Amino acid sequence: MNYKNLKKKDREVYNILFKERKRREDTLEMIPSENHTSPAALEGLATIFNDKYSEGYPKKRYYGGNEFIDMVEILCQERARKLFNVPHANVQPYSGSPANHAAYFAVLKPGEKALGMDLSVGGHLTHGTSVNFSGRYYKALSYGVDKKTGRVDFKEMEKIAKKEKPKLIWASTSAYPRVLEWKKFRKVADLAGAYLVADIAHIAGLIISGDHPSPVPYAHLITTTTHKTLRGPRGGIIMVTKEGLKKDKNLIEKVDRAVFPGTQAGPHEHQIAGVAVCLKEASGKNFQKYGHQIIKNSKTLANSLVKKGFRLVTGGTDNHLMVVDLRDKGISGKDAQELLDKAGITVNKNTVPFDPNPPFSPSGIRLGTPAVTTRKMKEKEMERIADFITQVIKKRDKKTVSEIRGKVKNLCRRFPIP
Ligand code: DSN
Repeated sequence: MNYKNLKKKDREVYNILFKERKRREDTLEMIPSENHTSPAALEGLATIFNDKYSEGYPKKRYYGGNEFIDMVEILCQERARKLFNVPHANVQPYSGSPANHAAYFAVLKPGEKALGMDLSVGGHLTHGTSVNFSGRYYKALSYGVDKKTGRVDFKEMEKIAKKEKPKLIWASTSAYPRVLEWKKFRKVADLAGAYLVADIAHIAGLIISGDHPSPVPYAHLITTTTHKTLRGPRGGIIMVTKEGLKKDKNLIEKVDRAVFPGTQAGPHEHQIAGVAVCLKEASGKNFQKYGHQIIKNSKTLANSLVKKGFRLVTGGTDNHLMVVDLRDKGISGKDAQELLDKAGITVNKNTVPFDPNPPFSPSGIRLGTPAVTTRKMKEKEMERIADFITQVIKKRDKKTVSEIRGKVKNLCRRFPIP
């Protein structure tokens, strides 16, 4: 996109946009929930579909003039169903949090119990945090990870599930570096008679590429975002599986009514068009290679960091991300994030399990490889990045940070954003 109209009509926004573009070109994006969306998907997003109101669903809208909007939404639904192998996909959620909101709304009444992973050990805000709607309007229960291994504590989960009988259980994380064992989650859900909801926001792309097992045989509902490993425009999807229909034959209707009119009004059809493009891209052979490379890169980065003396939560990674525990390095996650930012490496501060420090200044950082893999970086580059991170965190002086900044820029120029 050349933005010639924007340049002419609004120089201020145009200038900020180009600053952001330059920042991205010259820095390594290592936040695991971010990626570089393809130009085709961005073109799908920046369309006149933006202008249309289409409350309702295809063929059942509250506004006229929706014949082409219907076509694009139906196409997106079909692609989502086929790609994830589910009987129903609602593509209207604005993002992951609204998709999760709809999951609650579909199967719980206010005040009923839901069990999710604690935010501080790798869960998500919408899985029952007290400051979020999920903790305020539902009775939120939480499970954690094992103190020794850092892995999901299924025994604790089972105990809570048996005692409290939550009606919904989340199998989902946003800072967990290991494979999610869907079968074990389902076993616990069955003990409580609960709906099992898999939030695959982080790993959706890896599921499609075959690099993470699919929750389809076990979960009743699946929610996801579309912009992390899936690499599309920002958006959300909520899906009903065959297992879901076996448990509750009205689940499709409940989900659709939960999205509209339950928790949202007019869908963002331009976003749906962009997501349709990304789903097409994700169904191609190249996307499988992309997923495989994300994992190779992640494991190489994790191993290199471990070799350089960093402690990783759970000792390593199976997926696209890792959490570095900095407690033995005498630096907070916040300071490490700021230093790395200066060196051109974008990460986010993150709590580690059983963190003695508060979330705004936690003891760890979270790193991931989806965006650098989109730039076609491979194992060799991951070893270099591990070296950059090590030097910045160990030396922490201005000279080192500026030297690494230069090296990061050179590396980025060799691997332009597609
Ligand atoms: N904010 C996302 C993440 O960074 O994981 C989750 O919503």
